Amino acid sequence: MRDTIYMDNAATSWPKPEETIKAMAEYFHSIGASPGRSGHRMSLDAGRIILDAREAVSELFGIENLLRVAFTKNATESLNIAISGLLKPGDHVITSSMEHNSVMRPLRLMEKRGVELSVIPCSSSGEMDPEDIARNIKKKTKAIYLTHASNVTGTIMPISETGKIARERGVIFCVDAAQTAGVIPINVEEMSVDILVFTGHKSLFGPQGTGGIYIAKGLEKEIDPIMTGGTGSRSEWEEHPDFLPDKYEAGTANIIGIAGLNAGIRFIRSVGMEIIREKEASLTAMLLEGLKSIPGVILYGCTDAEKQTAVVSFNISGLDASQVAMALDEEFNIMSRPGLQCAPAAHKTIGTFSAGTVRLSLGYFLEKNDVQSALIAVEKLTQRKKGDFL
Ligand code: ALA
Repeated sequence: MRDTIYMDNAATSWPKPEETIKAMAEYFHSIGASPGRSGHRMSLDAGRIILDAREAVSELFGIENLLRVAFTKNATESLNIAISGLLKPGDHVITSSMEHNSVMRPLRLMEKRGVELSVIPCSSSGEMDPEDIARNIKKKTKAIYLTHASNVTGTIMPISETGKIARERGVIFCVDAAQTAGVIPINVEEMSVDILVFTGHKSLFGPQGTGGIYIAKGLEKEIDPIMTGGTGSRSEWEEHPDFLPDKYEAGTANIIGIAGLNAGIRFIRSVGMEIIREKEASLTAMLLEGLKSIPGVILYGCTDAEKQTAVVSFNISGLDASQVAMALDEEFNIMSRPGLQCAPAAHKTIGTFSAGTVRLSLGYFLEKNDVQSALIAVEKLTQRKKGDFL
């Protein structure tokens, strides 16, 4: 059987660097204990891993104080903290029409609880004009929630411009970096980001079950935790700590996961994020150009590798996305993700709701010949008719 061609990196990156796997195995072989709890040597060693990882995250995102980074189990948990922890009935918030359900669903829930929500329509290629955000800010606007890049089209959003507007107007700016952290540069100070949400298992090369949140100075006073409990700190208090990072880190940490995440970020640093981005962008350009030249392929998004991440959504005219994805898997050994990719609003924006698209999402460990194989496979599938699959 031919080697598997994994093109579902926007869901989870794979393979992981050996460094990630080694750090996780090493933790279990030689440490094993939980951090911040017991004070013995093994527990202190575990604590050092967490500290190391906090430092790695802070350096990556230009965060001055590493204690402002709290680890969570994923971007979804972080977004729930940033949304339900912050908003109160009567607040107004703004988001874009390209958001994933990890943003949209908590916001829709808050809407039911009396928060007013404005969804800024993006263009059919998924692009947003920051001036549309500016126009929608009103007196009671509390926050702007914006994805850094769409998980459907890869379109990179104008974060710096939006951050500038938010800062000028005194509105909290929260960025969902699930699709960009580790591959597109992020600096919370330069981009005026007040809350940064990230996941560990995509471009940061960590395992599933890891993620985190950065909260700007003082803002933690306004954001309630969504979970309280033991933190290993202030054990004499029956009330949950009000300081970072403990406020958002109740319960025993996913230390093995954080060990892997730490190694993943350090891998990025050793390779160089620009090198990773360049490779992904050049593979994306090759995929886009190839798909554009195949009759019967409909491409979505801005279709410009410089303006998007390594995420490419397409359809084959006359075929269902799920038929194409299944054939890619079964006949060509290519892993893709069909459907709505948990982002119905984005698909409404690009005109592919409710059928969805086939999404190929590339990663650093793929090569040109993999893209070539995908193009050959797609071209062959364009020769098929719907009935051929039954
Ligand atoms: N949000 C992830 C994806 O787009 C899970 O596949």
